[in-house]
Amino acid sequence: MSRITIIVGIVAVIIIVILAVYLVSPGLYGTYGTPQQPVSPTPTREIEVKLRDNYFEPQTITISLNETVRFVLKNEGRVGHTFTIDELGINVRLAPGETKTVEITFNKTGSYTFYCIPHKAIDMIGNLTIVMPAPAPKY
Ligand SMILES: [Cu+2]
Repeated sequence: MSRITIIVGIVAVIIIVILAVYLVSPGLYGTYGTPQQPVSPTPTREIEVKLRDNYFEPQTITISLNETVRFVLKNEGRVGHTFTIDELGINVRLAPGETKTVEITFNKTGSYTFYCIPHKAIDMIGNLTIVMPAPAPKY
């Protein structure tokens, strides 16, 4: 076999492989691909908050600016409690054993008090702080 025959053979094999890949997976080239879901700018973070008799756990929560948070509220007490933040218009009532979620995007820095309406007077209170995200570490 001459050198040219070998080169032509190799090129032919490469073309066949490329064609085969193209035919087997047209989605790779976008021919039949379904539209991609838009990527959400900040992923949702889940924060579990337990409502006990009569305190929150945790009592302090720190959130980064522009973060979207899904609070998973679990009443682990034997009486009803609420998760209430006046400034944000949030007021979730939970019967004993009940779990509810509330999702909030925080686009202002600052601090909020969350509390339980029937037990605020006996200090069933917590604090939510929204801070500027830490800058990326420099190496
Ligand atoms: Cu309470």
